[in-house]
Amino acid sequence: MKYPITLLLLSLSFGAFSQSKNLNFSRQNIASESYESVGIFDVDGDGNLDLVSGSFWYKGPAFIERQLIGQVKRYGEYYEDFSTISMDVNEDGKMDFVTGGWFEGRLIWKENPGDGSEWKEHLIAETGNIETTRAWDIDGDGTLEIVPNTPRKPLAYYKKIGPDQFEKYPVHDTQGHGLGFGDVNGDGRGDLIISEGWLEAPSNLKTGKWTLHEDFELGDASIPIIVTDLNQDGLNDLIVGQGHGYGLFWLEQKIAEGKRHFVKHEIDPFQSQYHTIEWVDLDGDGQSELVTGKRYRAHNGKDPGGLDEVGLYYFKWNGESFTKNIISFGPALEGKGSGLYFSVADLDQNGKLDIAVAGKDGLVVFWQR
Ligand SMILES: [Ca+2]
Ligand SMILES: [Ca+2]
Ligand SMILES: [Ca+2]
Ligand SMILES: [Ca+2]
Repeated sequence: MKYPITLLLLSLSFGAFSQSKNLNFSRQNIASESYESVGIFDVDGDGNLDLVSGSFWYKGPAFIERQLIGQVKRYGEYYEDFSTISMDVNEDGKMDFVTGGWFEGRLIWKENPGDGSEWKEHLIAETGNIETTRAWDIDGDGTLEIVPNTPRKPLAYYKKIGPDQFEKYPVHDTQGHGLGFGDVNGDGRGDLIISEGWLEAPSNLKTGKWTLHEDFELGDASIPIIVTDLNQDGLNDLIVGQGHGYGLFWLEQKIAEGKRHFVKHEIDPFQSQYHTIEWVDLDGDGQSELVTGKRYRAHNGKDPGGLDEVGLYYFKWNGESFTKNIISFGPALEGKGSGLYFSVADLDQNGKLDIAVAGKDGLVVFWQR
């Protein structure tokens, strides 16, 4: 009796396997630099996407030639470069980027000179320690606002109102580690998610007050925290990584007797330092996948699991749970981590999304074949 059951199990598992098409990536090592952020945009306006990471940009589509942006100050193992958000800040047609960092607590942008000279640095705001920064359309007018995550400091966003002109919008008097954006209560306005709960957007963003709902406690959460309706019940759910400890999970939003609560479901409790996440349609089937990995040496190896093997993964949602797929995994410097800020784009224009990922374990492109 044992033999037929084994055969049945085998055929079942092969059946399940054949339904999910596994993606095929090949790895190209771009640089051994240890900046933790990489952006993708067309620096020199030749129509090819380039990589921008730390002190250098790398010319696409080969990414072999590099040019100096300017020296980035180093603090221990870190560089003061915790995001790469492309934005033509001075509106001269050349794409610039927004960055900043923990040690100086300055939100800055770097001006693309377009002539091979070093990029000039401009201050947006003195914010206090910046864990990393993301951009979302907070006010829904079609343009992105800049939102730094500044743990134990006030939460504010910065709206570009003209060439090199930003207006500050205070949101909340403090925040923890982790930040997300999306419509939690379904009123059509995007809310901000912090470690301590979700901040409900007021109807008037100039005069209204954001209201904190302490419906969950996320710990040292990822940036971003994803807001999306996973189980298609009309209520947006949250996807959360642990930036420094172990864990990756989703919180199912439920409403019972008029009261909102969140139910935790594990995605991958076995790996640590899921510091950043992207929610993108990697396989082109119209539904987003969760792309994330370990931030190698997030706290210089001192975090829980800090010396574990390193990896980059995509998790496919099947309607009720996630399946883990490995893009890279192995001992440090064989497996590739996710850094603080990675980027996904179709770099070679073959219709398939590629992944550029920085980190203390180098700058790498994973080409989707
Ligand atoms: Ca510009
Ligand atoms: Ca906007
Ligand atoms: Ca839901
Ligand atoms: Ca998909």
